[in-house]
Amino acid sequence: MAKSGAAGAPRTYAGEVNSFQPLQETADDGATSPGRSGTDGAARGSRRWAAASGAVAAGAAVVIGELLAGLFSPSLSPLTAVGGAVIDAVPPGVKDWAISLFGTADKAVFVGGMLLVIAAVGALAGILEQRRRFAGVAVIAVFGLVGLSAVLTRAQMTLAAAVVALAAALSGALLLGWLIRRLHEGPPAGAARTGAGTDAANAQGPARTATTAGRRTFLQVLAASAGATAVGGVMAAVWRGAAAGISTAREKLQLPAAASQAPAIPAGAEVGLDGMQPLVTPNRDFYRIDTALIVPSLDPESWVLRVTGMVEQEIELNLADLLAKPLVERHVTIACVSNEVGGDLIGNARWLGWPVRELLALARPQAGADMVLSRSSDGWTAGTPLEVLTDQRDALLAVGMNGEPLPLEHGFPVRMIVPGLYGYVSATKWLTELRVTRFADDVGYWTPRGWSDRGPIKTSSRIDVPRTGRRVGAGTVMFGGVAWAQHTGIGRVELRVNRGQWQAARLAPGISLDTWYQWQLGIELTPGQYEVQVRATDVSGEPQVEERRPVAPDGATGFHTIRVDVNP
Ligand SMILES: Nc1nc2c(c(=O)[nH]1)N[C@H]1C(S)=C(S)[C@@H](COP(=O)(O)O)O[C@H]1N2
Ligand SMILES: [Mo]
Repeated sequence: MAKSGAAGAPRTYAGEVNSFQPLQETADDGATSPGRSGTDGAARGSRRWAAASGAVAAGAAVVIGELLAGLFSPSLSPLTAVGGAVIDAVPPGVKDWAISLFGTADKAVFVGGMLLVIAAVGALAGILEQRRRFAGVAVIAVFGLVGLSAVLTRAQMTLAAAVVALAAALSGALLLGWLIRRLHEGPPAGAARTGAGTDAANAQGPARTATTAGRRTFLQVLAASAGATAVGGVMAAVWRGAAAGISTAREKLQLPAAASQAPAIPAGAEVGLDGMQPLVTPNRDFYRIDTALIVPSLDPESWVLRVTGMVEQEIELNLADLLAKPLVERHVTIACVSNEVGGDLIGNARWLGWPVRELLALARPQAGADMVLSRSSDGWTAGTPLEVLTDQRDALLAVGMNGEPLPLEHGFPVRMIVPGLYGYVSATKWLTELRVTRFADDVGYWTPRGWSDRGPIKTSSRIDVPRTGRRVGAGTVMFGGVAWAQHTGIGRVELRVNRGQWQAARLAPGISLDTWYQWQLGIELTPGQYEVQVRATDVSGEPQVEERRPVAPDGATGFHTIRVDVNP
């Protein structure tokens, strides 16, 4: 759409405001005099629309932030973070007073109040944007920064946190800028003749058509974004409510002590090199991979696991039943098949759970069965070889992760953890069913999508220190990293510089065969640029595959290779 004839004139907009005042029909065609002053009533009416635009844009920003937080993680909600910061800043006396006044509704009242303040600030931003371009957008940007800093100080610093707050503020700002510009636009004479209008509008003349069409677009977009904001807001509220309820249930859940504790971490298992990742990955840093658009909220009270299919005895197990079993606690390193060589889609945690084989023993699989199709509450499935779930390895129906109930993102209340298999064929989160079946009859979610039906983890290794491309001082350069061959164990790790001789690294003791091992090696390097590679060999003497292959269909191979610049 063309800019109005007032382009370049001081941005007072009175004339255009008059011709674009959607509440009341103007008597003239509005096209002829961009500089003509509008009536007070028209200006007021237009200001109302600017305020409405601002309130809708601010609301849209909040709702987008909440929906994105719902997608990534509830802890990224800017609204919750800002609200929490406000509550922390309020003196205790005021808090007590609010609680006594509103009782258990205090939180709803508080959030309602926040939304009112946000709508008011948004309305102000709309009016400012109408007076001066980008003034209101700047208000929304400040808004985004407040949300971002609240999230960053309260949740952990993650890329997702920044993405949520920035995307929310950006969409709000864009919407506001767009709406106010439509509101400003005078009837574009050029567009008028091509603009599509109704017959009735056309009958009133071309300029008239443009005014009406522009006004209609403004109103349509305003109404559509208000509607979408309302619908999105209700969805976000429902998800938040569900997630909040389940988070509370999770916090209240008492995990029993393990009947069989995790083996102690051997001395020296953790190489104390700066820049190495911890041997046991904290829950908040644990990689997350799943197809769930919204983190499923499963009520632990009503959760049941069904064992179905080719079994002599179908079984239903609730959480109380499961927690009453003799649980074991084990460190297991799980990895994603999509982990590139040198990638970080791998993590090591201490899992508490009941061995899957004990449950299958009660169900008694029938002859001919060779697969267990595990299913999550949202319909995702993984096909795991039956033999892996019935041999002596610690394949678990896991309820605990590093001493606490599973985080919602990692499968609360129950998931599978199977040493030695990639997550896509084993690590079903939000677990609800184990169907004993055959590979010939059933497939897991990823198999028809280009991934192998079997997914044993490939022996691999990674250099974490120094980071690739890092400048280091000449002399002894310390290298460090991890190597893994779950359920087989690592035998040795070697490094080579510029494709020379392999040199044995000092391999730290592993926690168990099912976890990664750390290693380190100091290498004398004179100034210059080097290529350094790592190679792991499992305990049976099988080295990791050198040939570079992509992650599909069954996991990447190749040596992790870094570049090191040694300073003179
Ligand atoms: N319900 C469900 N479980 C799932 C997935 C999924 O998409 N849905 N993805 C799997 C994949 S591919 C991996 S690598 C692991 C990752 O587990 P994490 O997110 O706890 O690290 O979960 C597995 N379990
Ligand atoms: Mo994965």
